[in-house]
Order: sequence, then C-alpha cells, then structure tokens
Amino acid sequence: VDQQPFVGEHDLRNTFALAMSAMYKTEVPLYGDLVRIVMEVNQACRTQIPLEERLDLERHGAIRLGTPYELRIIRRIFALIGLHPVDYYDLSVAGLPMHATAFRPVRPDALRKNPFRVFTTLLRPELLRPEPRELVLRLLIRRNIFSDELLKLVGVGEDQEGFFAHQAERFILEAMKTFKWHSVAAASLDDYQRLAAEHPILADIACFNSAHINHLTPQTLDIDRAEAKMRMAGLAVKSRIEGAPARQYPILLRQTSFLALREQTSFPVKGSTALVQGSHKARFGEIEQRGAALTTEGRKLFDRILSEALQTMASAEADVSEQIFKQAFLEFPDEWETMLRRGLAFFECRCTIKARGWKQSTTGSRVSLWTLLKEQLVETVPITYEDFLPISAAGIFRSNLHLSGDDQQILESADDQHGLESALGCKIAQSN
Ligand code: OOG
Ligand code: NI
Repeated sequence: VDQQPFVGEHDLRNTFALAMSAMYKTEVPLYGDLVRIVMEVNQACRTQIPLEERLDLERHGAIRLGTPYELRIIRRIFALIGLHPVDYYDLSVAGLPMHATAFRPVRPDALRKNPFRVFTTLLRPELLRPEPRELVLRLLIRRNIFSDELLKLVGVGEDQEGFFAHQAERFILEAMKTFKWHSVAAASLDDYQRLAAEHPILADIACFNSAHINHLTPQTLDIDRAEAKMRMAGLAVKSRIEGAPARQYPILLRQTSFLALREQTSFPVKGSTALVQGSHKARFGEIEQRGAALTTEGRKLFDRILSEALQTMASAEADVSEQIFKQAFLEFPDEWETMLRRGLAFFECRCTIKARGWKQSTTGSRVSLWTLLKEQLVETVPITYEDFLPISAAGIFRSNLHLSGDDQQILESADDQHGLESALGCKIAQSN
C-alpha cells in the first residue's frame, strides 16, 4: 500500500473540482448546457488569452453552512485540497443573516495549477428572531453532513500531510456525499414552510442533510456574449450582469446566472414513514468574467462610483437605470496605461526580450518605470482579481431567492469577522 503514489494538494484539488463538476452536471442538467455555451464563446475568443489559463476548469462553487462545527470541519477538508479562507464578506448589509469567506488557493502557482475555490457562507443565528432561530438550531443540531469515514480520512490526511492514491480516491468519494443534493428533506413540510416564510435562505440551510453545492461557475472570456447566448438558448437569466458595465479593459469581476430552478422535493411526515411532495428552489448556474485586481485607491474609486450610481438609479425610472449605471462608470479610466499611471490596478512588470542585452549607461542612477516602458524594456500585464464582490454576491443571492429590492429586510447588525474566525478556528487572510 505504501508503494502507492502520494497525491499532492494540487492534484487532489483538481480531482475534487472535476468530481464536483461531474456530480453537479448530473444533478442539474441545465448546468451542463451552460458549460457548453461558455465553452463555445471561449473558443471564439481563444486568441485573446494567455495559453497557461485553464478555461476548462470551473472557477468557483458555493455552499451555505449552518454551524461553527460544520465550518470548522469544512476548513480542514478544504485545507487538504489547498484552499484557505481569504477575505471576510458581511452579507447582512444585503438583508441576509449570514457572513462568508472564500476558500481559495493563495499562491500564484497554486492558482495557476487549478483556480477552483468555494464561496462559503455561515448562518448567523444571532440575527434571527427568537422563534425561527430556535427552529433552525433544533434542525441543525441533529444533522450530520460528514460521514464517519470522511472525518477519519481528514485526520489521516492531516497526519500524513496528504494522501496515498487509494486514500485520495476514498476521500473524494466521501467528500462528495457532503456536497450532494438530497431530494428528500430532513425537515417536515411544516417546518420547511415556517422557515421559508421567515427567509427562504433559512429553509435552504437548515432543512437538508447536506451542504449541497448551490452553483458552480465557469469562467467566460466575454460575459456579454455568453449572456446573450444563454438568453437565446431559452435560459431564465438574471435581469442584469453584476459588477462594472462592459468595458474594453475588464476590472474585478462580472457575474450573472440562470435563476435557481424549482425542484421536486419530498418531506418526511412527523411520526410516520410517509413522505409528502413539495418543492425547493436553491440551485443555479453562474458564469463570470474576471479582470484586473484593483489597488486600494482603485477600489475606493470603484466603490464610490458604484454607490453613487445605485443611489441615482434608486430614484430614477427603471428603463434609464442601466444608462445611468454605464454613464457613472465612464469615470473609471478604461485603459491599462491610465490605470497604471494613476495607481488604480495591479500589474506585473516583466522584462521584454529587448531588455536582455541592455546595460544602463550611467551606473548607479535610477531609471523610472515609465522610461523602461517607453523603451519597451519592460511590459506590464494586469494581475487578475481572484476574490469576490460583496455587492455581486448579494445580487446573485437575492435574484436566486427571488427577493426584490422592496422586501429587503434591514438587519440591524455589525459585521463580525472575529465571530467567523472563531468559528473557523483560524484567521482569515486578507487579499490585499
Ligand atoms: C453564494 C452567492 C455568492 C458569488 O459568486 O458572488 C457567489 C450563494 O448563493 O450561496 O457565489
Ligand atoms: Ni458564485
């Protein structure tokens, strides 16, 4: 057995992401259609991208957890496949009783090998009214979303700092059980409806015996084109693309999705073995296009434009609101060079071939980056944004829960990064 090859975390992450993708395609066939659409669009834009970019792999998925215990185990599972918590997201500002982190590869070489990551939300019961809170906690306390074998393997993987091939295979199989869909709920229809009436997200988190993956997200090179194709194929697409409006030089993140499907679900009947039929809406398919990561300065500008635009849009007629949005973002320069000069985005500087034989004539004197750029001794390449946007996450959440702006509950709360960190049992890294 010990002769078996040892599986490194990157290979394990690869296998994990492929298993997740295959599982989700069988669970949600429409997601398979979405992937095909994205592939077609990407093929058509193929010339625009660096060759090392892995377009065939999903960029992320998302899960919603109920308890600190669940989050703690998930953290250990993800650490084994090279995913670590980066950045804190407070979703209470969008009326959701939750906060989140993104488990993702941290080092550039790890991101290059396989960029898969998981946006992971944790319920904040302290933000609920006492009655639903009591019900949610009662349901969550009796569920167990990890198999005994998975828990054992997590310990083994930690001790060995990885897995031998036969263990890796078991680990992936057992882990998939945690993320798969259960068409039989773990709560009665009555409890389900009580929670759904309070907030649909509560029913999704507390009424099932797994942390079902609720979407996966491939990367597209042209989200406007992909979105148009989704509509043409008859998919029910979210009303707008999240993130900055279309630009020549993409920044941060733009996302859209087909809306969560209504799925047949059975509910157990209390004190009997019978099941009653109902339905549940949670799972969708998303696409995203990533652009340059912004500096603090750049992000400040982005956030200011965004909040001003949203304010103006709120008091305007619906049919002009996209126009207002586009207009507002004209303020953000749409040219790499200006973004570089104004220090708005991050770039990697690389020496060009021309730089090889180059010697500085006056030794010891400084040369500015601008001179090197002008002389074509150095070229700059924008660094891709690898995180999420709170506003986009909130928009994706809300459209899939079919919540309109009007029924947005205002949660009187402060963010609680410390609370999420103590649930995780570790600090959350900061992206920037
Ligand atoms: C997560 C929504 C956020 C994203 O890409 O911003 C997200 C969820 O619906 O659970 O995945
Ligand atoms: Ni997403």
